[in-house]
Amino acid sequence: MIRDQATLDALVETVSRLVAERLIPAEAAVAETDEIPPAIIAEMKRLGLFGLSIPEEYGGLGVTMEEEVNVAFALGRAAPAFRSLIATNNGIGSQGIIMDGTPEQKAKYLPALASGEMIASFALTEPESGSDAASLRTRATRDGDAYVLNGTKRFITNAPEADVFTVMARTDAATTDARGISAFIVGRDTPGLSIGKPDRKMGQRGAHTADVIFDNCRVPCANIIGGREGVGFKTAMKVLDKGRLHIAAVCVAIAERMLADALAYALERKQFGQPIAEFQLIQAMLADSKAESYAARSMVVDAARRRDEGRDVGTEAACAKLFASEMCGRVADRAVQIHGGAGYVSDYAIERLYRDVRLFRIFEGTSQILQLVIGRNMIRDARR
Ligand code: COS
Repeated sequence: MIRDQATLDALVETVSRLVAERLIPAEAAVAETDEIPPAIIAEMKRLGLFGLSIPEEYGGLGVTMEEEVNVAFALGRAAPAFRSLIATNNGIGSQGIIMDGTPEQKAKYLPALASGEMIASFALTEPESGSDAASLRTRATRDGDAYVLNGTKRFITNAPEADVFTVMARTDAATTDARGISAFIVGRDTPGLSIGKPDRKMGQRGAHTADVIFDNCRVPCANIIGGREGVGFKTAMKVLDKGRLHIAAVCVAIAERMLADALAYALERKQFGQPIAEFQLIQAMLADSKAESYAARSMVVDAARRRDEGRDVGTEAACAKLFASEMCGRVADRAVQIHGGAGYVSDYAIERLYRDVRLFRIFEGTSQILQLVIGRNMIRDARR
Protein backbone atom coordinates (compact mmCIF):
# COMPACT_ATOMS: atom_id res chain seq x y z
CA MET A 1 0.00 0.00 0.00
CA ILE A 2 1.29 3.43 -0.95
CA ARG A 3 -0.37 6.08 1.21
CA ASP A 4 0.64 9.05 -0.88
CA GLN A 5 2.51 8.52 -4.15
CA ALA A 6 3.96 12.05 -4.29
CA THR A 7 5.42 11.77 -0.77
CA LEU A 8 6.93 8.37 -1.55
CA ASP A 9 8.36 9.63 -4.87
CA ALA A 10 10.01 12.54 -3.04
CA LEU A 11 11.52 10.19 -0.45
CA VAL A 12 12.79 7.75 -3.09
CA GLU A 13 14.21 10.65 -5.10
CA THR A 14 16.05 11.96 -2.02
CA VAL A 15 17.45 8.51 -1.24
CA SER A 16 18.49 7.98 -4.87
CA ARG A 17 20.36 11.29 -4.79
CA LEU A 18 22.07 10.30 -1.53
CA VAL A 19 23.10 6.98 -3.11
CA ALA A 20 24.46 8.55 -6.29
CA GLU A 21 26.13 11.61 -4.78
CA ARG A 22 27.36 10.43 -1.38
CA LEU A 23 27.20 6.67 -0.87
CA ILE A 24 28.53 5.18 -4.12
CA PRO A 25 31.46 7.66 -4.22
CA ALA A 26 32.33 6.67 -0.61
CA GLU A 27 32.11 2.90 -1.16
CA ALA A 28 35.77 2.22 -1.87
CA ALA A 29 36.91 4.23 1.16
CA VAL A 30 34.40 2.45 3.41
CA ALA A 31 35.69 -0.91 2.17
CA GLU A 32 39.26 0.23 2.77
CA THR A 33 38.74 1.65 6.26
CA ASP A 34 35.90 -0.62 7.43
CA GLU A 35 34.13 2.54 8.70
CA ILE A 36 31.24 4.63 7.41
CA PRO A 37 32.18 8.33 7.64
CA PRO A 38 30.38 10.14 10.49
CA ALA A 39 29.10 12.80 8.04
CA ILE A 40 27.23 10.12 6.09
CA ILE A 41 25.77 8.64 9.27
CA ALA A 42 24.61 12.13 10.28
CA GLU A 43 23.02 12.65 6.86
CA MET A 44 21.19 9.32 7.08
CA LYS A 45 19.87 10.33 10.51
CA ARG A 46 18.78 13.73 9.18
CA LEU A 47 16.80 12.06 6.41
CA GLY A 48 14.97 9.90 8.95
CA LEU A 49 16.35 6.64 7.55
CA PHE A 50 16.97 5.10 10.98
CA GLY A 51 13.25 5.35 11.68
CA LEU A 52 11.91 4.45 8.27
CA SER A 53 9.59 1.70 9.46
CA ILE A 54 9.09 2.85 13.05
CA PRO A 55 5.53 4.21 13.56
CA GLU A 56 5.05 7.96 13.22
CA GLU A 57 3.72 8.25 16.77
CA TYR A 58 7.22 7.31 17.97
CA GLY A 59 8.99 9.72 15.64
CA GLY A 60 9.59 7.38 12.69
CA LEU A 61 8.43 7.72 9.09
CA GLY A 62 6.02 4.80 9.58
CA VAL A 63 6.29 3.54 6.02
CA THR A 64 4.12 0.68 4.84
CA MET A 65 5.80 -2.49 3.59
CA GLU A 66 5.26 -1.49 -0.04
CA GLU A 67 6.77 1.91 0.65
CA GLU A 68 9.66 0.30 2.54
CA VAL A 69 10.59 -2.00 -0.33
CA ASN A 70 10.51 0.94 -2.73
CA VAL A 71 12.96 2.83 -0.50
CA ALA A 72 15.08 -0.34 -0.27
CA PHE A 73 15.12 -0.59 -4.09
CA ALA A 74 16.79 2.84 -4.07
CA LEU A 75 19.03 2.60 -0.99
CA GLY A 76 20.11 -0.95 -1.78
CA ARG A 77 21.92 0.17 -4.96
CA ALA A 78 24.78 1.35 -2.76
CA ALA A 79 27.17 -1.12 -1.13
CA PRO A 80 25.24 -3.20 1.43
CA ALA A 81 27.18 -1.78 4.40
CA PHE A 82 25.19 1.48 4.23
CA ARG A 83 21.87 -0.30 4.41
CA SER A 84 23.17 -2.52 7.18
CA LEU A 85 23.80 0.53 9.33
CA ILE A 86 20.11 1.45 9.42
CA ALA A 87 18.81 -2.08 8.97
CA THR A 88 18.67 -3.26 12.54
CA ASN A 89 16.93 -0.11 13.83
CA ASN A 90 14.23 -0.49 11.18
CA GLY A 91 14.13 -4.23 11.02
CA ILE A 92 15.20 -7.06 13.25
CA GLY A 93 16.41 -4.86 16.13
CA SER A 94 13.21 -2.85 16.61
CA GLN A 95 10.42 -4.94 15.11
CA GLY A 96 10.12 -7.25 18.11
CA ILE A 97 9.33 -4.20 20.26
CA ILE A 98 6.98 -2.76 17.61
CA MET A 99 5.10 -6.04 17.08
CA ASP A 100 4.95 -7.44 20.59
CA GLY A 101 6.33 -4.83 23.03
CA THR A 102 4.29 -3.28 25.83
CA PRO A 103 3.23 0.40 25.48
CA GLU A 104 5.90 1.30 28.06
CA GLN A 105 8.64 -0.52 26.11
CA LYS A 106 7.60 1.17 22.87
CA ALA A 107 7.56 4.62 24.48
CA LYS A 108 10.94 4.05 26.10
CA TYR A 109 12.92 2.75 23.13
CA LEU A 110 11.29 3.55 19.80
CA PRO A 111 11.80 7.35 19.70
CA ALA A 112 15.55 7.00 20.27
CA LEU A 113 15.75 4.23 17.66
CA ALA A 114 13.77 6.29 15.14
CA SER A 115 16.15 9.23 15.44
CA GLY A 116 19.23 7.02 15.26
CA GLU A 117 20.36 8.30 18.65
CA MET A 118 20.24 4.67 19.79
CA ILE A 119 21.26 1.61 17.72
CA ALA A 120 19.40 -1.66 18.17
CA SER A 121 20.65 -5.13 17.40
CA PHE A 122 18.97 -8.57 17.21
CA ALA A 123 20.59 -11.44 19.09
CA LEU A 124 19.23 -14.85 18.10
CA THR A 125 22.07 -16.90 16.59
CA GLU A 126 24.51 -18.73 18.87
CA PRO A 127 27.68 -20.79 18.39
CA GLU A 128 25.64 -24.02 18.47
CA SER A 129 22.33 -22.69 17.13
CA GLY A 130 21.95 -21.03 13.73
CA SER A 131 19.38 -22.48 11.33
CA ASP A 132 17.95 -24.51 14.23
CA ALA A 133 17.12 -21.30 16.06
CA ALA A 134 14.72 -22.99 18.51
CA SER A 135 17.57 -25.00 20.04
CA LEU A 136 19.23 -21.90 21.46
CA ARG A 137 20.93 -22.30 24.83
CA THR A 138 21.29 -18.80 26.26
CA ARG A 139 19.54 -19.04 29.63
CA ALA A 140 17.41 -16.43 31.39
CA THR A 141 16.79 -17.50 34.98
CA ARG A 142 14.28 -15.62 37.08
CA ASP A 143 15.76 -14.11 40.25
CA GLY A 144 13.45 -11.75 42.15
CA ASP A 145 12.57 -8.76 39.97
CA ALA A 146 15.11 -9.66 37.28
CA TYR A 147 16.23 -12.39 34.90
CA VAL A 148 19.86 -13.46 34.92
CA LEU A 149 21.16 -14.08 31.38
CA ASN A 150 24.04 -16.41 30.59
CA GLY A 151 25.23 -17.45 27.13
CA THR A 152 26.85 -16.28 23.90
CA LYS A 153 25.28 -14.88 20.74
CA ARG A 154 27.21 -15.05 17.46
CA PHE A 155 27.48 -13.03 14.20
CA ILE A 156 25.34 -10.26 15.67
CA THR A 157 24.96 -7.43 13.16
CA ASN A 158 25.77 -3.97 14.52
CA ALA A 159 26.75 -5.44 17.91
CA PRO A 160 29.85 -3.20 18.11
CA GLU A 161 27.65 -0.12 17.59
CA ALA A 162 24.54 -1.22 19.48
CA ASP A 163 23.12 0.52 22.53
CA VAL A 164 20.36 -2.03 23.00
CA PHE A 165 19.82 -5.67 22.04
CA THR A 166 16.69 -7.72 21.59
CA VAL A 167 17.84 -11.07 22.91
CA MET A 168 16.15 -14.45 22.61
CA ALA A 169 16.87 -16.59 25.67
CA ARG A 170 15.47 -19.72 27.28
CA THR A 171 13.34 -19.02 30.34
CA ASP A 172 12.02 -22.56 30.69
CA ALA A 173 15.00 -24.78 31.41
CA ALA A 174 12.85 -27.89 31.04
CA THR A 175 12.46 -27.26 27.29
CA THR A 176 14.86 -27.58 24.37
CA ASP A 177 12.54 -26.17 21.68
CA ALA A 178 10.65 -23.03 20.74
CA ARG A 179 8.20 -23.13 23.66
CA GLY A 180 10.64 -22.12 26.38
CA ILE A 181 12.08 -19.06 24.63
CA SER A 182 11.43 -15.44 25.64
CA ALA A 183 12.61 -12.15 24.16
CA PHE A 184 14.35 -9.46 26.21
CA ILE A 185 15.45 -5.88 25.71
CA VAL A 186 18.98 -5.59 27.10
CA GLY A 187 20.92 -2.34 27.35
CA ARG A 188 24.54 -2.45 26.27
CA ASP A 189 25.70 -0.99 29.58
CA THR A 190 24.09 -3.79 31.62
CA PRO A 191 26.80 -5.30 33.87
CA GLY A 192 27.78 -8.74 32.60
CA LEU A 193 27.24 -7.90 28.91
CA SER A 194 30.34 -7.73 26.72
CA ILE A 195 31.04 -7.61 23.00
CA GLY A 196 33.61 -9.80 21.26
CA LYS A 197 36.11 -8.66 18.67
CA PRO A 198 34.48 -7.67 15.34
CA ASP A 199 34.39 -10.62 12.92
CA ARG A 200 36.70 -10.57 9.89
CA LYS A 201 34.21 -11.10 7.10
CA MET A 202 34.46 -12.01 3.40
CA GLY A 203 32.74 -8.76 2.42
CA GLN A 204 30.42 -5.99 3.57
CA ARG A 205 33.28 -4.10 5.20
CA GLY A 206 31.87 -1.10 7.05
CA ALA A 207 29.12 -3.34 8.48
CA HIS A 208 30.16 -5.00 11.68
CA THR A 209 29.24 -8.24 13.41
CA ALA A 210 30.52 -9.69 16.67
CA ASP A 211 29.72 -12.04 19.53
CA VAL A 212 27.60 -10.74 22.40
CA ILE A 213 28.41 -12.43 25.69
CA PHE A 214 26.13 -12.55 28.74
CA ASP A 215 27.80 -13.42 32.02
CA ASN A 216 25.31 -13.24 34.90
CA CYS A 217 23.73 -10.26 33.20
CA ARG A 218 20.74 -9.03 35.28
CA VAL A 219 17.87 -7.76 33.16
CA PRO A 220 14.79 -6.26 34.85
CA CYS A 221 11.55 -8.24 34.46
CA ALA A 222 10.05 -5.11 32.87
CA ASN A 223 12.33 -5.77 29.87
CA ILE A 224 10.75 -9.04 28.75
CA ILE A 225 9.13 -8.17 25.42
CA GLY A 226 5.37 -8.10 25.75
CA GLY A 227 5.66 -8.86 29.46
CA ARG A 228 5.20 -12.56 28.81
CA GLU A 229 7.45 -15.63 28.91
CA GLY A 230 7.44 -18.31 26.25
CA VAL A 231 6.47 -16.27 23.18
CA GLY A 232 9.92 -14.99 22.20
CA PHE A 233 10.47 -17.51 19.40
CA LYS A 234 7.26 -16.48 17.70
CA THR A 235 8.28 -12.85 18.03
CA ALA A 236 11.61 -13.70 16.38
CA MET A 237 9.93 -15.58 13.53
CA LYS A 238 7.49 -12.71 12.84
CA VAL A 239 10.40 -10.28 12.83
CA LEU A 240 12.27 -12.49 10.36
CA ASP A 241 9.25 -12.76 8.04
CA LYS A 242 9.32 -9.00 7.61
CA GLY A 243 13.12 -8.88 7.51
CA ARG A 244 13.24 -11.44 4.70
CA LEU A 245 11.04 -9.28 2.53
CA HIS A 246 13.29 -6.29 3.14
CA ILE A 247 16.40 -8.32 2.29
CA ALA A 248 14.73 -9.55 -0.91
CA ALA A 249 14.20 -5.90 -1.92
CA VAL A 250 17.85 -5.12 -1.20
CA CYS A 251 18.91 -8.12 -3.35
CA VAL A 252 16.85 -6.72 -6.23
CA ALA A 253 18.44 -3.29 -5.81
CA ILE A 254 22.04 -4.44 -5.77
CA ALA A 255 21.40 -6.88 -8.63
CA GLU A 256 20.04 -3.97 -10.69
CA ARG A 257 23.16 -1.95 -9.82
CA MET A 258 25.53 -4.77 -10.76
CA LEU A 259 23.64 -5.29 -14.01
CA ALA A 260 23.82 -1.57 -14.81
CA ASP A 261 27.56 -1.63 -14.13
CA ALA A 262 27.99 -4.72 -16.33
CA LEU A 263 25.98 -3.17 -19.15
CA ALA A 264 28.01 0.07 -18.98
CA TYR A 265 31.23 -1.94 -19.09
CA ALA A 266 29.98 -4.07 -22.00
CA LEU A 267 29.15 -0.94 -23.99
CA GLU A 268 32.54 0.62 -23.33
CA ARG A 269 34.83 -2.42 -23.65
CA LYS A 270 35.80 -3.24 -27.22
CA GLN A 271 37.06 -6.60 -28.46
CA PHE A 272 37.21 -7.96 -32.00
CA GLY A 273 36.62 -4.38 -33.16
CA GLN A 274 33.33 -3.71 -31.41
CA PRO A 275 31.77 -3.20 -27.96
CA ILE A 276 31.40 -6.59 -26.29
CA ALA A 277 27.71 -5.72 -25.70
CA GLU A 278 27.21 -6.48 -29.40
CA PHE A 279 28.08 -10.14 -28.85
CA GLN A 280 25.11 -12.40 -28.37
CA LEU A 281 26.75 -14.49 -25.66
CA ILE A 282 27.22 -11.30 -23.60
CA GLN A 283 23.62 -10.30 -24.40
CA ALA A 284 22.41 -13.65 -23.10
CA MET A 285 24.00 -12.95 -19.72
CA LEU A 286 22.55 -9.43 -19.66
CA ALA A 287 19.11 -10.69 -20.71
CA ASP A 288 18.94 -13.50 -18.15
CA SER A 289 19.97 -11.05 -15.43
CA LYS A 290 17.36 -8.52 -16.55
CA ALA A 291 14.57 -11.10 -16.64
CA GLU A 292 15.45 -12.59 -13.28
CA SER A 293 15.87 -9.27 -11.48
CA TYR A 294 12.56 -8.08 -12.90
CA ALA A 295 10.88 -11.28 -11.69
CA ALA A 296 12.34 -10.79 -8.21
CA ARG A 297 11.23 -7.14 -8.13
CA SER A 298 7.69 -8.17 -9.05
CA MET A 299 7.65 -10.85 -6.32
CA VAL A 300 8.84 -8.39 -3.70
CA VAL A 301 6.21 -5.79 -4.57
CA ASP A 302 3.46 -8.43 -4.62
CA ALA A 303 4.47 -9.88 -1.24
CA ALA A 304 4.75 -6.39 0.27
CA ARG A 305 1.25 -5.49 -0.94
CA ARG A 306 -0.15 -8.70 0.53
CA ARG A 307 1.49 -7.94 3.86
CA ASP A 308 0.02 -4.44 3.85
CA GLU A 309 -3.40 -6.07 3.32
CA GLY A 310 -2.87 -7.84 6.64
CA ARG A 311 -2.28 -11.27 5.12
CA ASP A 312 0.21 -13.80 6.49
CA VAL A 313 3.16 -13.63 4.09
CA GLY A 314 5.47 -16.15 5.75
CA THR A 315 5.51 -18.22 2.56
CA GLU A 316 5.74 -15.29 0.15
CA ALA A 317 8.51 -13.59 2.15
CA ALA A 318 10.49 -16.83 2.15
CA CYS A 319 9.89 -17.26 -1.62
CA ALA A 320 10.96 -13.68 -2.30
CA LYS A 321 14.12 -13.90 -0.20
CA LEU A 322 15.04 -17.32 -1.61
CA PHE A 323 14.57 -16.29 -5.23
CA ALA A 324 15.96 -12.75 -4.94
CA SER A 325 19.11 -13.75 -3.05
CA GLU A 326 19.87 -16.66 -5.40
CA MET A 327 19.15 -14.40 -8.38
CA CYS A 328 21.50 -11.80 -6.92
CA GLY A 329 24.27 -14.38 -6.70
CA ARG A 330 23.77 -15.36 -10.34
CA VAL A 331 23.75 -11.73 -11.47
CA ALA A 332 26.93 -11.02 -9.48
CA ASP A 333 28.63 -13.98 -11.11
CA ARG A 334 27.58 -12.94 -14.62
CA ALA A 335 28.60 -9.34 -13.96
CA VAL A 336 32.10 -10.49 -13.01
CA GLN A 337 32.18 -12.65 -16.16
CA ILE A 338 31.18 -9.71 -18.37
CA HIS A 339 33.92 -7.60 -16.78
CA GLY A 340 36.41 -10.39 -17.55
CA GLY A 341 39.83 -9.87 -15.98
CA ALA A 342 38.73 -6.41 -14.86
CA GLY A 343 36.04 -8.06 -12.74
CA TYR A 344 38.62 -9.97 -10.73
CA VAL A 345 40.65 -6.95 -9.66
CA SER A 346 39.50 -4.30 -7.27
CA ASP A 347 39.58 -1.33 -9.71
CA TYR A 348 35.91 -1.98 -10.41
CA ALA A 349 33.14 -2.19 -7.80
CA ILE A 350 32.00 -5.59 -9.04
CA GLU A 351 34.89 -7.44 -7.38
CA ARG A 352 33.74 -6.07 -3.99
CA LEU A 353 30.01 -6.39 -4.62
CA TYR A 354 30.46 -10.04 -5.65
CA ARG A 355 31.83 -10.72 -2.16
CA ASP A 356 29.30 -8.44 -0.44
CA VAL A 357 26.22 -10.15 -1.85
CA ARG A 358 27.30 -13.67 -0.88
CA LEU A 359 25.88 -13.05 2.58
CA PHE A 360 22.34 -12.60 1.27
CA ARG A 361 21.96 -16.35 0.67
CA ILE A 362 22.99 -17.04 4.25
CA PHE A 363 21.63 -14.54 6.78
CA GLU A 364 18.03 -14.07 7.94
CA GLY A 365 17.40 -17.66 6.81
CA THR A 366 19.68 -19.67 4.49
CA SER A 367 18.26 -20.67 1.12
CA GLN A 368 17.90 -24.21 2.43
CA ILE A 369 15.90 -23.12 5.51
CA LEU A 370 13.67 -21.00 3.26
CA GLN A 371 13.03 -24.04 1.06
CA LEU A 372 11.99 -25.93 4.20
CA VAL A 373 9.73 -23.09 5.36
CA ILE A 374 8.03 -22.90 1.96
CA GLY A 375 7.59 -26.66 1.71
CA ARG A 376 6.26 -27.00 5.24
CA ASN A 377 3.82 -24.15 4.75
CA MET A 378 2.54 -25.70 1.51
CA ILE A 379 1.85 -28.99 3.27
CA ARG A 380 0.23 -27.20 6.24
CA ASP A 381 -2.05 -25.21 3.92
CA ALA A 382 -3.01 -28.28 1.88
CA ARG A 383 -4.07 -30.12 5.05
CA ARG A 384 -6.27 -27.31 6.32
N1 COS B 1 5.30 -16.49 12.49
C1 COS B 1 4.69 -16.75 13.67
N2 COS B 1 4.88 -17.92 14.36
C2 COS B 1 5.72 -18.82 13.82
C3 COS B 1 6.38 -18.60 12.60
C4 COS B 1 6.14 -17.39 11.92
N3 COS B 1 6.74 -17.12 10.75
N4 COS B 1 7.16 -19.67 12.32
C5 COS B 1 6.97 -20.55 13.33
N5 COS B 1 6.10 -20.02 14.24
C6 COS B 1 5.61 -20.65 15.46
C7 COS B 1 4.98 -22.00 15.13
O1 COS B 1 3.62 -21.84 14.77
C8 COS B 1 5.16 -22.76 16.41
O2 COS B 1 4.17 -22.38 17.33
P1 COS B 1 3.11 -23.47 17.92
O3 COS B 1 3.96 -24.49 18.59
O4 COS B 1 2.26 -22.67 18.85
O5 COS B 1 2.40 -23.99 16.74
C9 COS B 1 6.49 -22.25 16.93
O6 COS B 1 6.71 -20.97 16.33
C10 COS B 1 7.65 -23.16 16.60
O7 COS B 1 7.68 -23.27 15.20
P2 COS B 1 8.29 -24.54 14.47
O8 COS B 1 7.77 -25.79 15.12
O9 COS B 1 8.07 -24.37 13.01
O10 COS B 1 9.85 -24.40 14.84
P3 COS B 1 11.10 -25.22 14.34
O11 COS B 1 12.02 -25.40 15.48
O12 COS B 1 10.69 -26.42 13.58
O13 COS B 1 11.92 -24.20 13.35
C11 COS B 1 12.52 -22.85 11.49
C12 COS B 1 11.43 -23.45 12.41
C13 COS B 1 13.55 -23.85 11.01
C14 COS B 1 11.73 -22.36 10.32
C15 COS B 1 13.20 -21.69 12.25
O14 COS B 1 14.05 -22.19 13.25
C16 COS B 1 14.00 -20.75 11.36
O15 COS B 1 13.42 -19.88 10.68
N6 COS B 1 15.34 -20.89 11.35
C17 COS B 1 16.19 -19.94 10.69
C18 COS B 1 16.59 -18.89 11.65
C19 COS B 1 17.16 -17.71 10.98
O16 COS B 1 16.64 -17.18 10.01
N7 COS B 1 18.28 -17.25 11.51
C20 COS B 1 18.89 -16.09 11.03
C21 COS B 1 19.29 -15.30 12.21
S1 COS B 1 18.96 -13.63 12.11
S2 COS B 1 20.33 -12.91 10.92
